[in-house]
Amino acid sequence: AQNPVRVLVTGAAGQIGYALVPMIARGVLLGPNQPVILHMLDIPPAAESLNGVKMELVDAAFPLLKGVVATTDVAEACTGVNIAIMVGGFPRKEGMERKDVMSKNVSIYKAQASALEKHAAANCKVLVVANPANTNALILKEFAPSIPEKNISCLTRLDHNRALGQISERLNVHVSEIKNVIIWGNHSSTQYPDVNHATVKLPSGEEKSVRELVADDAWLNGEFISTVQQRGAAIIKARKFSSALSAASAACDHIRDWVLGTPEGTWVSMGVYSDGSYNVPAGLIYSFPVTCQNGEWSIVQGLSLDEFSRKKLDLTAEELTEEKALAYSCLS
Ligand code: NAX
Repeated sequence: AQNPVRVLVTGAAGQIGYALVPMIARGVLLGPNQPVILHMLDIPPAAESLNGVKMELVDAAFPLLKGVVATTDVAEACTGVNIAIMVGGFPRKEGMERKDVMSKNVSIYKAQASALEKHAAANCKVLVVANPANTNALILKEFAPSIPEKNISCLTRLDHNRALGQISERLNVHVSEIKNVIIWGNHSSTQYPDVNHATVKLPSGEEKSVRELVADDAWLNGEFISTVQQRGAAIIKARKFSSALSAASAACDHIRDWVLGTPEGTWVSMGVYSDGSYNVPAGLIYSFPVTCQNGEWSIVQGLSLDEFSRKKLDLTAEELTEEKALAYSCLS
């Protein structure tokens, strides 16, 4: 039998955590043959609730789940983990300034970076989900210098999947027949959902471009983009809580594709450390189209960008540059 993989989920007593841990224990993250040991971290006020989640995991009798560590001790939570999914963070509350929220998260991600660096398994892969996701991931990278930058990412797969979902509804084709949408930039309302390279596989087997099939540039350049950008707010309005099952599912998609690889000819969106590709400033965590092979992502190169897209890529990069400056100002 395969050795179990240790998977850390921080903020595990929260809503995304509650949706995510059973997916991991069922093999959605790493496949149906890979045993896992779950490490769950939360803060002391949530300790009792975290223990309740642990009880439910026991009660669910998952065949693949070989152990559960539920703790409020960061070092214990990080010890030996191969994959870290960082969902815990400080939410923005009514009346709080952006700088105050940033400051709280910077200190959380700085501390957790050090704990991962000291205690995680070599080559641990890190996914940051908690907002501001790109900038939290950047802080984590800065304060865990011994973790290779290739191993630190943030979640924009939910936005990617939302874009696929919108195209699927519009064209009345199944979501699995659509591929190669792109989310560029920040996991925020400045993100740019780009369909210019996306295709649909028709029943005949032929691949056609989404732009050609939709045949409505006004919709693609307007309502489609704003719907994807604002989808999180629409879910809150409808559910009174923010996206949780879709966020958990997207986190599994992100890690699964990263570890097991993307299908030939298909790319996905991941927030990764910019190397200056597409003239995105180096040193930001920015969402790019990536393919994955042998546990490593690489940015898809050579895609054409029209003027409309260029502006959108720059706008979201500017926001990330500002967030980075704000995060650094919280450090001093
Ligand atoms: P919840 O408030 O339900 O859960 C967060 C949990 O984190 C709580 O149990 C809290 O006690 C815990 N926590 C707080 N500080 C912690 C710390 N220092 N260490 C460990 N745990 C800590 O939020 P939930 O709805 O689960 O969302 C979690 C995060 O995901 C939020 O930051 C949210 O903004 C972000 N999201 C990111 C998405 C993405 O696509 N990147 C989409 C969904 C979601 O909005």
